[in-house]
Amino acid sequence: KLPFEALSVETLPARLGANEVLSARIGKDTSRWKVREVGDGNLNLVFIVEGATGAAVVKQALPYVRLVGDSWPLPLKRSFFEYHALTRQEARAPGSVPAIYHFDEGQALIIMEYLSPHIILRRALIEGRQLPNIARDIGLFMARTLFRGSDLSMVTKGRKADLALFADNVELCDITENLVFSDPYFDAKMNRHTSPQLDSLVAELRADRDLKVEAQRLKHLFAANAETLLHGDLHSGSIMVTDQETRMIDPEFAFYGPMAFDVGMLLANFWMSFFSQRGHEQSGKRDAMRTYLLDVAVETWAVFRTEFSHLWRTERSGMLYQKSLFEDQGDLLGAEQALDYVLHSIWTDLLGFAGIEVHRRILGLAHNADFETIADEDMRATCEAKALKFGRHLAVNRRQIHSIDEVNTLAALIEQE
Ligand code: SR1
Ligand code: MG
Repeated sequence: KLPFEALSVETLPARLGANEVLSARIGKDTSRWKVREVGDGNLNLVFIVEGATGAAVVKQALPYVRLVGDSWPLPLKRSFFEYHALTRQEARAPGSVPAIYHFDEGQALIIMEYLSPHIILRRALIEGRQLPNIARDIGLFMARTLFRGSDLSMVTKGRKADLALFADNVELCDITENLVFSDPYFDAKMNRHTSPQLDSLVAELRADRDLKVEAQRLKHLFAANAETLLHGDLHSGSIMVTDQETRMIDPEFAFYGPMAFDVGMLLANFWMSFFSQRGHEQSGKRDAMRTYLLDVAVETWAVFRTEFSHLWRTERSGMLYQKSLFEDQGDLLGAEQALDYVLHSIWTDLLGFAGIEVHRRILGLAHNADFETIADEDMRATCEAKALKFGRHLAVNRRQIHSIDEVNTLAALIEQE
């Protein structure tokens, strides 16, 4: 086995020219391969390789965090978790992820389908594009993967084997545990925020005892509630879209955690996009876009709930809430009562995760382009301040919020302040 070596645009054809899977897809003649490095995430290299007969994506992990550099080592095995998560997601939600052609564990690389003309969802939302199918597609993806990766569906031996497999994704969990749940609430070394406009609000949030306790309760839930196989980083930068199609990518943070985490992170990204729209109004008003984003949040949650309920009624075959306790005894109401309980817990917790996700994208290390691409700093800070306030309300008051319409009303009120 060759030692790991990072690919480059120049070396890729020679290094992968003998890969039969790749050359069968894109053509054997490497002199005709065109290679571009397009990775714009925080961690990895991503190459698009086009040959005479097709194209593919080659994604390679680096032994460090790309965003920070080699001062922050990060194990290559994240590529192993990404590969195994993708195979499970494809099995549980067919057609929702890119097709996988090849995995090389030693070189930490995955060769996969080149999605074209897809673009990153976050980019589309910044541009003001309204994608008609994202709520349906993402809602279904979440319900199917989260339900089917849990003890509601899997044979317990298989679930425990997967729990053990993904339990080794320690370093990526550690990133989330620190960057999402703790760093935003103290003066952590890698934090940054739009300054000085947000300084006083940041000081206020860091002195907010109720918020900090809630963030730690959510961290506790994240770390201790090994409920299902999560995507683990399901934000709008991990989703590729066309007007018709939606695919989820990048599940390298996959591990067993609470269902509400993926749902909360995803919805937070719609709400952040909502709060950022005012900063993207140079080319015209974004009122329709704001309405669209709130509608997408409502529809995503509705699709998730409906599909999750459908799977509960038709596919519940695991050791949790067994049919022998309910339906088999004619106790259909018992099964529905248990379903309501599970959905209610997901709802309450997702609001908390959403609030915390908003905070970390404005106060922590890893910001998002929704706000970062607002060139006018005062405008950016105004949008961010509103989002921070919204996030605080969700995290602290999540048990008193009963519907997504209430959340959207709150967002609209804060946005108009
Ligand atoms: C150091 S990694 C920072 C962030 O990038 C990834 O996409 C995750 O969201 C992580 O929290
Ligand atoms: Mg990523």
